[in-house]
Amino acid sequence: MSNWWKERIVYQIYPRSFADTNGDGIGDIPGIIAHLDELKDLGVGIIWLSPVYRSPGADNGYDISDYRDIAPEFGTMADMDALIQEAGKRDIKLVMDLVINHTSDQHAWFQSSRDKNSPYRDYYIWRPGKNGGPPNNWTSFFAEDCWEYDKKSGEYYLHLFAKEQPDLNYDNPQVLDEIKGIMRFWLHKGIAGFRCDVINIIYKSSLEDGKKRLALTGSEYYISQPGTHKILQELRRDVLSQYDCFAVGETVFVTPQMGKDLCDKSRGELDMIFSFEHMETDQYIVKWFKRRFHAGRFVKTIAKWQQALEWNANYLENHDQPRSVSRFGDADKYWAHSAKMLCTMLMTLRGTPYVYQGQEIGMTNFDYTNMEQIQDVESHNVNKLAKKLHIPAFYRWRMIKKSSRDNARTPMQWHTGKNAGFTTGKPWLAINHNYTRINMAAQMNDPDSVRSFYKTMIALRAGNDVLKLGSFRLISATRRLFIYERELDGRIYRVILSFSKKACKAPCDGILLLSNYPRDTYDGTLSPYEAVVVDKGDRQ
Ligand code: ISL
Ligand code: CA
Repeated sequence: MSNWWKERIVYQIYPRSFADTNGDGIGDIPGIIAHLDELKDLGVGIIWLSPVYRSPGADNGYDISDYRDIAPEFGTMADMDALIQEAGKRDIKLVMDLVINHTSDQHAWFQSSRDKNSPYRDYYIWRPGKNGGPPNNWTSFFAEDCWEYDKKSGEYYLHLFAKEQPDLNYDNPQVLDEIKGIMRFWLHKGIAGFRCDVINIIYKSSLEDGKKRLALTGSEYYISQPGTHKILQELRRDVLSQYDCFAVGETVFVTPQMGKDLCDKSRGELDMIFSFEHMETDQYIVKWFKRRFHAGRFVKTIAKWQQALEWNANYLENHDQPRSVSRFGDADKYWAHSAKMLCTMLMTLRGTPYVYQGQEIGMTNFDYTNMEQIQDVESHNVNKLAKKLHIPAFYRWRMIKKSSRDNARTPMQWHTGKNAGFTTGKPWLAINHNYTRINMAAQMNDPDSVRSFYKTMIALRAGNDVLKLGSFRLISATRRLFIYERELDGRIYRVILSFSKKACKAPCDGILLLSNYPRDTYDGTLSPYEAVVVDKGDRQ
């Protein structure tokens, strides 16, 4: 089987915010089908679909109540089948989100497990309390306790995310059998793989008290444990290896060594992983404490992962992260240039590039002014916790405005019409007012737009083995410049990226392949946020 997932680029769709076709203000599957031609035109080869399964929506679909059904707000199973088919007609493969660390508390398994005598009791992690409190001192990802007391059972259940997301118990082999069944169900339908949600934390090797930490007390007992590796190997052997598909893992708090182990071919676990270290370079310990963006720290980290792993899942945005142009570029004066520079980086690093919806038109962070405009459960939990700690309202809002996941979740900006063309109804989350300036329609036919640049870069990568398969060599990573080379069979390309608002010098001989400024040759001086790729020819 060929490694087609190394050759194609992935486009992530967050269905709720993509395109609404029935006026309920929520994006849906028919909305995705309606835009497949635009994605094809962009050069997309794989779609990663954030969850569309049946879900009460406590965490926008990352709380699944039925893995074999579609949430009615997104459509029907017939719509889903049509999407797989329509995408297939355009040679676009579909990857589903596999959320198996937890289910929704509304899942039939969990509802039944609340009864101590139920055969499903052991599907989850139930424990009696200790000294009048929860079973241990762990804390959750979403700024809450991670044990919830259930009156009906008289015991607590573990939830590393929201309390509506109880963790599954992987000490019970039946749970893994269920997961295998779910994976086969979707692979049979013709999907091409999975993006595995928080996959490196699914196995908990102990439930004892953890070392006290500012965030995630207890995490030493669940991050990348041997039990998780065993599960992944079993899923590969029994399911994934039977299909022409791939698996990308979302892996939190991974080190390069853990990443290597998870992607080690001889162990056969995952094909690639999303790591987070580069996304953490503009924060202190947790994302709510932002520090100033420092390009040197950022690109050094990217280079470190390029060097450590044979193949990376490269990304600058997803549905959990603020928008890249607002965060790593300049959303004002150099909006288009910096968005194109970031695109150049994404498309010229070694690995599979992931583009998040809206990134290709340079969508920016939201322009909200208060908490009422926010929907995300994580933001609301953090606000509550910070309030308890007597952090003043203006400071809480400052934290949340910068880091809220809703920054990336504002609806797609399709055109200058009502609601940016996202819906004819009331959008579930407010649209950014800048849609009259930043939208798909305006950029589709403008050869100089951010989207046109994405299209050019995607096409360039698709037809170029040096960019797809060449090795990565770091030349320099500073607060102004990121310079690296890609080499295949002696052919060398040098990529020079400026993160500076000033002109910078970086001499290099060779033929200019492209720039995000209009120029025919490269004279060694970069304009603000300029990106150039120089073909240095064959190694002598
Ligand atoms: O969100 C993060 C950083 O901003 C990370 O802590 C991490 O990516 C995240 O909490 C794990 O994310 C995944 O699982 C969650 C879900 O809410 C996210 O949307 C999903 O991407 C629970 O399923
Ligand atoms: Ca809808």
